[in-house]
Amino acid sequence: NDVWFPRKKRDLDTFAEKVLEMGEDLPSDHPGALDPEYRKRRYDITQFAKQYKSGQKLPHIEYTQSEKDTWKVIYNALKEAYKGRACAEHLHILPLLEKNCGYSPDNIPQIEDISNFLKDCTGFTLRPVMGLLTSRDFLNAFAFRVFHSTQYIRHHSKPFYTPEPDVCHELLGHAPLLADPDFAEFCHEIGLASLGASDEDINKLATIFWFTVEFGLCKEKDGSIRAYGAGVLSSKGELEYALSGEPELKPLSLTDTPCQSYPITKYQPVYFVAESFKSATNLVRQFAATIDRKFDVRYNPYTETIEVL
Ligand code: H2B
Ligand code: FE
Repeated sequence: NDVWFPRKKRDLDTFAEKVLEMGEDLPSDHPGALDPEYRKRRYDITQFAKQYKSGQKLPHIEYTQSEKDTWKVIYNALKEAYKGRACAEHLHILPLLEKNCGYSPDNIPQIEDISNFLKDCTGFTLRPVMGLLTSRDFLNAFAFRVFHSTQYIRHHSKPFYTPEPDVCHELLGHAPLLADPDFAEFCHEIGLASLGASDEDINKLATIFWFTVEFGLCKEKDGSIRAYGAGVLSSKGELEYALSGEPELKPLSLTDTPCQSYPITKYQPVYFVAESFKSATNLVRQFAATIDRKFDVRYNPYTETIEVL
């Protein structure tokens, strides 16, 4: 197989034009679809992402009072729900983001500040994105320890619902865990496995990603079960539901997880529980070893390039 994949960080610039949907325009069932002011705002913010090139300073967004009000409702509700439910890493890192990156109920943080913080912690950096990328593009970026982040916020009419990633999902769900070295390594490993993989393997990796980075639960040192997936950590309702005893919990595994089907617009009927980020990383390495690929890949952090072996 000879599927193209990015070899250097700058190659990620080519993804900007290939957003699947909900980039600068919205489908008719989006909560903001009939609000011309929201659509205009959304369009303006996505243009920064469209024009962004690797290495540039990240776009600074001056959020409006209405956007800040939406953020505040979500921030306060989630902070309360995190007690006893978010994993130890998330509970440890969120206060550091409050101290160093402008996280607070009254302020929507800037991705430039978060990116600089993550870079110091794990080498991860953020770059802006217009909307949903293909699984392949989104996962390939992880091989460079790059996370694509949206900068617009959900519509104010439905603060507890969004059909797509928004700044609340990225900054409260994803960003904190990317500061954890073991979690960062896990993401990096999925990214490396995705380079040049077949469509079938990409689907399996996307499913593993779904049940870990997006909706993962994990076992704490004291044996309790907590959440580390960004989809769970950015929804008060789903966070409470996931740990309520109602959904089915299964151990994260190479036999079950990659083939599990899942709904994308309602709460998950099944969640997978990881023993630790390190064991999840081993699982991805085992999966990567089964991938039908005629070469091996390695990331060179000095040159920020992929070496093909
Ligand atoms: N694109 C963007 N911009 N953000 C995401 O969180 C995202 C994506 N998730 N594309 C992907 C798909 C994920 O659910 C997997 C890898 O398919
Ligand atoms: Fe996400």
